Amino acid sequence: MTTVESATASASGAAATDRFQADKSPFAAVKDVPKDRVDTLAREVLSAVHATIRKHQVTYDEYNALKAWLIQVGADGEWPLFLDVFVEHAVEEVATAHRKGNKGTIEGPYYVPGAPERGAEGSILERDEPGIPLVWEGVIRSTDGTPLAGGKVDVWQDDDAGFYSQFSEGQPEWNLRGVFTVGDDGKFRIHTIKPQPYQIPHDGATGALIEAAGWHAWRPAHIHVKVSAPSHELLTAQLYFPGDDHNNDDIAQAVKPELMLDPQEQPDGSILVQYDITLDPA
Ligand code: MBD
Ligand code: FE
Repeated sequence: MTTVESATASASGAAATDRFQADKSPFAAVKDVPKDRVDTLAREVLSAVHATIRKHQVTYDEYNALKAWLIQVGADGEWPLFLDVFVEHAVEEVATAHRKGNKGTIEGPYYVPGAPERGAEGSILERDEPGIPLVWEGVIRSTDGTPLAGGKVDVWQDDDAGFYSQFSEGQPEWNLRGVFTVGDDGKFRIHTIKPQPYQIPHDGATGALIEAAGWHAWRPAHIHVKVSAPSHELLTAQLYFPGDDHNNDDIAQAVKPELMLDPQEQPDGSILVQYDITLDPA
């Protein structure tokens, strides 16, 4: 951990909120969800809250602590962080249960569309980057085994100090982000560094909850990826490393055995991972 960087909850929270409002909220408004769905879902969530209050004899002090905390989540811009850490995994499970191809997992709050194109092989390092060099090679295929020409692998990850570019100070804008486009053989080769275990920002409201509940804020090291190809379903996934301290207690509950890499240490100390991607026809 040699880089000097920082990521306060309010700075990364504000950036994540801006990102969501630019990319996703224009395409999803509560008024566009069918009335009977809103009625059912809102009613059941509220009933679950009422049941918890009765079961545990919740006091006015506790109710006011909740109110103050909810206000603070918004003030810190942490709704994207909180929801992606504690809720998204269940949505992802429901959305992808039908798939025969690759398992996916949550996107999280730090994807930025429009990363630089890096060919079928290239590096996502935009500076002299501390860390263990890592090469990920793989093939994008359809469920019938055909390589998917024109497929894209859009990757993002944290640096050796555990920070994401554009959500912390001090990294080049597109550091550790990039889009790889494959040819007829479906092959890509990504040059990067091994990511670090990631502690979600914990000086804001999400951190206050984690602290108050006696939880921890860690996610295991991971490489995020979105893989797409013509006429196929978009896959959003993360890849993990065996032996990480937090593979079994990820705060975001986003680890799946199918997403575990098999890193091969090379004579020069670098790491090679081979991991192919299979996409479902749309
Ligand atoms: C991350 O890097 C992440 O992957 C998730 C899911 C939540 C917060 C930060
Ligand atoms: Fe992440």
